[in-house]
Amino acid sequence: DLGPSGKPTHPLATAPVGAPPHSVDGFVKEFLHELNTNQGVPLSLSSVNDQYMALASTVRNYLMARWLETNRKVHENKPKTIGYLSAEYLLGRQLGNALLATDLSDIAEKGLALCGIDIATLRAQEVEPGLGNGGLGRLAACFIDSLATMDVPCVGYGIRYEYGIFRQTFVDGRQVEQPDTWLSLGSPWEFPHPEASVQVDFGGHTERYIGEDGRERVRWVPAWNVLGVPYNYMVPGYLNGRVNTLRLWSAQATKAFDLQIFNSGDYAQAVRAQTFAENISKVLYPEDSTPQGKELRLQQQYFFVACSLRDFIDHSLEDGFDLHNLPERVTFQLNDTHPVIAVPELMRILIDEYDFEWDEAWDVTRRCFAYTCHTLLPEALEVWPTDLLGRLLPRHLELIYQINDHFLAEVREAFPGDELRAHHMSIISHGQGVRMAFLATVAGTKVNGVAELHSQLLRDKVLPDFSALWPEKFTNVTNGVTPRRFVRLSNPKLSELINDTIGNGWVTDLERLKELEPYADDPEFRAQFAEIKAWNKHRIADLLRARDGIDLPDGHLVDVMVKRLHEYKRQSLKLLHIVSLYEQVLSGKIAASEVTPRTVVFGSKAAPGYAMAKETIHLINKVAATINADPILEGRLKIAFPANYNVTLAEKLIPAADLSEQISLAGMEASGTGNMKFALNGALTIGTDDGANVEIRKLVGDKHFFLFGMSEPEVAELGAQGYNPHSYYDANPQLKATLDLISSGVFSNGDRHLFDMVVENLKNQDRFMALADFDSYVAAQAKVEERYADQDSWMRSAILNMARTGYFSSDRSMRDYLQRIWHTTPML
Ligand code: F55
Repeated sequence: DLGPSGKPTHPLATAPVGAPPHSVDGFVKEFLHELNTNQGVPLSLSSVNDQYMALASTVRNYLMARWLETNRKVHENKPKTIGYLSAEYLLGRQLGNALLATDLSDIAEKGLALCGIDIATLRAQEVEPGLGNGGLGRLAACFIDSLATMDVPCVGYGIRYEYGIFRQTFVDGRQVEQPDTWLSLGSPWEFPHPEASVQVDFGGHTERYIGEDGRERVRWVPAWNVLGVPYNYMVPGYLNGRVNTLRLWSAQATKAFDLQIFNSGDYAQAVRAQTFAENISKVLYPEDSTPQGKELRLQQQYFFVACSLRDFIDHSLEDGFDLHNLPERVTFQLNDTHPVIAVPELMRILIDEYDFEWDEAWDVTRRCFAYTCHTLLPEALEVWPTDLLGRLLPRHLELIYQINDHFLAEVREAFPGDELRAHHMSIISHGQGVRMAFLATVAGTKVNGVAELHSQLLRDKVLPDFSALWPEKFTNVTNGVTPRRFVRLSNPKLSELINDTIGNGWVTDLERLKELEPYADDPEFRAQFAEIKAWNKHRIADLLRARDGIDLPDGHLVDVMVKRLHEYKRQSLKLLHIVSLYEQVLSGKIAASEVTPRTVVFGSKAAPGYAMAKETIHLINKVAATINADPILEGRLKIAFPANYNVTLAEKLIPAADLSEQISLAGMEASGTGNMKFALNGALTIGTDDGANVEIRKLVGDKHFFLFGMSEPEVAELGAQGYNPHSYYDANPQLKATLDLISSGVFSNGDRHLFDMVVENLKNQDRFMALADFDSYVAAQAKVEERYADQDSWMRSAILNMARTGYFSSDRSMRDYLQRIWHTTPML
């Protein structure tokens, strides 16, 4: 019996797989079954890991029927799909989200309790997949969650790094990196499909030959290749029956490759070759702002992009699609420039493999891609040296030159005689290499920034010539965060209060939090809200005590700065504020009793090669050790710096915050997304007019946001005048006393030079103008203290922050992408 695809069918083969029964008894049966058949142990002999694995596969089984059904519908209806191309996905733990998506949390908790198991212990067993650095990777994870929840067909494509972002430890206050062995106990969430592996070629040279039709053609003769093995992950929508797919590629040596060497008799060399191939997906590069121009990184980028395009195109062809219509089938969204090598790759496939003419191929390619930029820092823009690119991907370099020739012809036509402009806009910059952001801009149907201010600066400052040529290409989509993970799961008590007050529709329609606004004036509601904040503080205090031996005193203002460590984010400015408070108490300018009881929590990883960032971590830890131990402060000022800040810790920390620190130099933070998570969990923001802070402040209102610092135009002007940080040091006695205290040795056992790198940099370079904003920041912090003293008024503002920031749901971001960029509506 043959089905339409020529494959044998059986009536039962296409029948929907029934989900297991939704009852406590049914769940226990399934759980014990998984424990016995998957882990091979009885309950009495099972380890915590056995139990976690069995629980995960039990929950997974509930999702499986929906996954099969989603894939069946996609196969049948062939809807337009979003191919999200991202080198990073910072997913966080999966179990809680899967339980939420299947509505199994209560059943599982009760069922496990019947087996004598505390579900919290099993949750804690999960190692989060840290396959990203920070904001960009977490954004990708929020976006695929929203698309699944909104019933939009999407495949997320990326790399299955064997080692994700490093595990941070502190040794004598200094960051020491440990490998992240997230796979060592096995992952129950992945489905390897070695049979669907894809070959990826590298190196070699190109040849010209005459095809059967008499046209000149190009053949790439690669020197070596590897296999990409797909690992599928479920991306469940929230209670909607949809499960999309995240497909991460793992590199393996190809058979032909090692057979050749094995046959030559050099066994050791053959094994080394295998290692060489597998290195490609071995480790995530831990730089979050200064890309490493390393060959292995380019290999990673081409590797996952080549696998993903091959995969998508093969499936489209199987479905009977004509590649001329590919743009109706898919938009590939480029998450920053990391996957931009996909542009010449698609050109190569269409021209060299499917005989497209240049113009036809370019027309299809252009309409298939859209590009999101996540930065403004010049050093973050990827440029690949032409010799490196040509060595690794000779055919792609040729195609990039050709794309550039066609593009520059277009520029010359639009601006006749303006050779200087053509020179500025060239994708190939002489002396540097291939500017990937330019290539993405030329190829993309749309180019977007990630917050209003960022999109405007992208048009005006980073790509002004491009926006002059193609104004309609540029658009904004302000970032968002998923309310499932960052409110519903991370803040269960607050979720319950919201549910009791306005129902549970907000989880998929976050603007409905607006309905909470009137309750800001309800003393009863305020009291409940305050109680929940206190409960969240106790929860994180318990965790930090157990995890790090950190003491978080009761009744403190919890002031949180969590994000990657970078000079532009200005952790050093936060530190100057703390040291300034300490200095004032030490010198008797203020009494300890005048200091608002406050714990400042830092969470931050530094790129391993970023010396200034690592020194700043060292300094924070040393200041923390001194201040935390000094009785002069009467316990009113504490610094907590738990190591290894990650998504799991964020979920516990953010709901406990009173104050959210978003203090980047204006014009530097593209958007920020932590800022949104804090506001949604009822923290007030102290922040500059930067990134999405601008939009947060507009929505919550000036009275409920502590604005400080120069605006972006003021920053630009000060820069143009010539910024001299030393003049601020000289003119401001408190700033001078603060920096001098760091140099006095009180934080470094009398060593006056230990922190020279940080202090001298601030005094003499201060690229991100921390000293210029110091006064304004300290003044804003004084306002914070004043407001915090009036708890009623503070809680009112906190509630309004939550009620007015529903706009920052990633569901809304996805609607904006659908309307402005993908031009498709949600369909099954
Ligand atoms: C990672 C690798 C390289 Cl080579 C360069 C940058 C990164 C990276 O992680 N960037 C990043 O996280 N950018 C951030 O993206 C967020 C999401 O759009 C923004 O909110 C944030 O402002 C931006 O810094």
